[in-house]
Amino acid sequence: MTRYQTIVILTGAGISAESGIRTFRDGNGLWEDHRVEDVASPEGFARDPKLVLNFYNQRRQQLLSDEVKENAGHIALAKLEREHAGEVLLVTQNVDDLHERAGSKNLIHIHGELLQKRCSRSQTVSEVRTDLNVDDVCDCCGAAGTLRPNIVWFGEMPFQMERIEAALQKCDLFISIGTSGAVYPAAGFVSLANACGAETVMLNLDESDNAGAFKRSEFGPATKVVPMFVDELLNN
Ligand code: BV8
Repeated sequence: MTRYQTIVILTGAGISAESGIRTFRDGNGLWEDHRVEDVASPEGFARDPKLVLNFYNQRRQQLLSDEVKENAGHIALAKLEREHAGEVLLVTQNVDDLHERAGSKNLIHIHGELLQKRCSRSQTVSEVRTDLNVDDVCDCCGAAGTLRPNIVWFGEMPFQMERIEAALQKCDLFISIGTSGAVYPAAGFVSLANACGAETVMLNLDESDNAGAFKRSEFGPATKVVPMFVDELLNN
């Protein structure tokens, strides 16, 4: 039993890096060979849907390949949710399903999911595990050209913000893992947690943009630092 009752965790691309999934802003990151506005914005999708669908098709193919699986960081967070006597909410900015594969249940994908598509006309969300193509016909309205990845692009509203903000207001521990703290509103969660009196901890490979806002930081790869921190929480 730890001294904390309600724990909110935010993860970013860094927790999936050791599973072989590219991050965005590190060396060889995705934003090195793609312009954000071309592949992660509604304007870019309207301008060249084929380019955007291909960007996500490539990432989906890699995620579903044999080379990618959950790592010790994902597994440790699922263990914390199972063994912690209080509440654990995991908010991920990642669009992969590695937290689910590791067993996390109380989970929010604030920026959407790579394995989901959405009909722009009916907003119906369904699973997709193959390539999405521009002329695919959508099941709900039988039309072509309405389908898009169920991903939150820049300028679009992140998912389940009310639920996240309510959890941040009542949490007594906020942990940020493997994120550069470059993208809002997720990068602002630590300020809300601090304002509500929570302990705030950053576990990351190196300093994030909002590192100064955290009361405690532990540096190192997620597969080492996350299991260590979870054991510390469960044994204190
Ligand atoms: C919104 C799509 C409003 C999914 C993504 C000016 C000031 C403030 C804000 C803004 C501004 N101008 C515009 C904005 C808003 C904008 C924003 O924040 N822009 C930034 C760039 C300034 N935000 C938005 O547009 C958001 N929406 O604000 O809507 C609104 C309000 C009302 C109504 C309508 C709208 C939407 C943001 C979501 C955008 N979508 N991606 C996809 O393709 O995957 S964001 C993209 O970056 C990712 O999704 C990811 O979530 C996000 C953050 O990246 P990270 O996960 O942190 O990854 P990164 O590579 O950056 O860092 C990796 C970290 O891991 C590093 O720190 C590294 O050290 C560490 N690491 C590496 N290896 C390891 C490791 N750590 C541990 N172990 C390792 N092995």
